[in-house]
Amino acid sequence: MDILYFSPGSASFGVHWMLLDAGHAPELRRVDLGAGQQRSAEYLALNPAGVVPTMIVDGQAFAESGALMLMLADRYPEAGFLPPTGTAARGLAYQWMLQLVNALQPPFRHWFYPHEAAGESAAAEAKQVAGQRIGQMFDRIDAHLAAHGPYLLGDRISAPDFMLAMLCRWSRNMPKPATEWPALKRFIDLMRARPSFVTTCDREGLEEWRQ
Ligand SMILES: N[C@@H](CCC(=O)N[C@@H](CS)C(=O)NCC(=O)O)C(=O)O
Repeated sequence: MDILYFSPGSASFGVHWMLLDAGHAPELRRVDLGAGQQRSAEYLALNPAGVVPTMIVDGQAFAESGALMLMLADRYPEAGFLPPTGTAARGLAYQWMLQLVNALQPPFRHWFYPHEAAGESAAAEAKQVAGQRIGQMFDRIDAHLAAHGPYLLGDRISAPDFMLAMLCRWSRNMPKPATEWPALKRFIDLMRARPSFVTTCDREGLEEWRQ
């Protein structure tokens, strides 16, 4: 059984969710981010970046939520998380995963950790810019989903959809959450309707954003 080091609702959420969706519940080990457990020597030995998630497979530690999601698609092909190797659709799945990880996840990091960009004195400005970048990405993704949805690859779900839904969830307390973009809202409702989403929330003790 895989072991997942997690913190409720954090970047580990999508990995946990995909595992459950594929029918492979991991053993969960909670990392108390507030208490700084991610910076303990024991945890840094598993994940030198000091962040969650970390997934242990056959005794080996793996990190980076987007990479873990792609890895799960490889490990559980029967779940159909990626189109067949070598197809254009698979290329688009990689494109979306990397775009989400490179262009949408970082501004969320700056929204939640605004001092990291340029220190405490510039935290308010950093947060404002991060909010704008997130809104611009939601504009672009909403237009794509409106034209080509309901999922990122059209009518089939794939790994980057789990990443997108996780990131949308992070916006729930922002001035303009993802649910205010119509095509994103339709996508989010489809993703939240999956029984695996409810189970993930139950296992992580999350009440917000269930519908
Ligand atoms: N790119 C990494 C980002 C991981 C990340 O930033 N995780 C946050 C929680 S969402 C974390 O562990 N924060 C604790 C810290 O930075 O001290 C991934 O997707 O795995």
